[in-house]
Amino acid sequence: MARPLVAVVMGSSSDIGTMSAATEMLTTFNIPFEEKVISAHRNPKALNEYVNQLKIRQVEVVVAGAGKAAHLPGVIASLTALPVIGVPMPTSDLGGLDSLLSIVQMPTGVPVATVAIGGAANAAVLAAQILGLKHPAIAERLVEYKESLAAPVGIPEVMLGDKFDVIEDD
Ligand code: RP5
Repeated sequence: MARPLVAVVMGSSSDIGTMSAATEMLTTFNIPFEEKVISAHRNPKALNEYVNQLKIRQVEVVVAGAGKAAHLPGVIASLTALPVIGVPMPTSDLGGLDSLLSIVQMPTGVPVATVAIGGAANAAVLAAQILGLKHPAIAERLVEYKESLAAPVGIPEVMLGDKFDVIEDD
């Protein structure tokens, strides 16, 4: 099996449904990944050991999803210089705003690139964009993917001014 380039980590097995959008997107880009459920709160020692091995195992990007008091992405970012992309889980009590604020409000020097609440697919696209700087095959797939987004549907009226070229269908 190919060496995983991305570690998709989540705080609970209850996050798997939301995070599947990330693993599906990585599969679409043919990017090898591994999935791990490990809680920053329930198993901090194991998390420390796991993160310490990532660089040695040549994993290049971490996508970390967590909910509520969502410290997992930030703790991972504190333990590694690899880029960490945080995915705030939607939550039943506070709608995921709790997760978002927990992930995004990192101190200077320990950034977590944070996507939207439930934005696991975008986390995978961003991971691919980071990997594409080094891996030309991934960069090529990204260009194709971005081109596939260019269909002129749903463009807000405010964008239909002089500044924007709109490609019309024949
Ligand atoms: C976080 O708490 C997890 O990331 C999850 O989103 C949330 C709830 O976890 P469970 O109580 O469902 O295990 O640690």
